[in-house]
Amino acid sequence: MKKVQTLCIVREPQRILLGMKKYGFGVGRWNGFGGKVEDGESVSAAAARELWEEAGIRPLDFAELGIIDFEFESDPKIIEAHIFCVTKFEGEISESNEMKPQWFGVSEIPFGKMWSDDEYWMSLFLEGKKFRGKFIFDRPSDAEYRSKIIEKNIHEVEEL
Ligand code: N91
Repeated sequence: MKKVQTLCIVREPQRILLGMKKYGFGVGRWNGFGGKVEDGESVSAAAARELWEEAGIRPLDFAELGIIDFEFESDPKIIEAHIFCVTKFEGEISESNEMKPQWFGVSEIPFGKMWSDDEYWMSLFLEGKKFRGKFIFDRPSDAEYRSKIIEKNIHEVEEL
């Protein structure tokens, strides 16, 4: 069973915007902004909606750079995450009940408090390269436990 999700990272030349997840899946970790694609909604419309709901901004220019499948051992569900780079936006960045946004310099990305796969694809993302991949984790992350990767595959592609 596949569940399509979006992930938006706002990018300026020297910094990126992440959000601290306040509750639910991935709580206590710095994440991009995103969530489920609703019935009848396009993936890019869902990405824009989630960025608005979670960070209070609307993308004016964004590009889909990656697609990664995330699996968790003993869970048949596969999360197909579509990763977008947002380079222009309108509105004021604001905290929501789900996320607390914060800018990080590109050399100060808090990998120790992020999902453990991020360090394998973030450099491709920062270089504006397209990529596809798959990660299998031992179990989902929560505030106390950072999931361990038991299988990984990430590679640059010409087209998604
Ligand atoms: O949001 C970011 C930057 N990364 C992210 C990595 C993940 N690995 C597994 N899941 C479910 C993730 C969600 C977000």
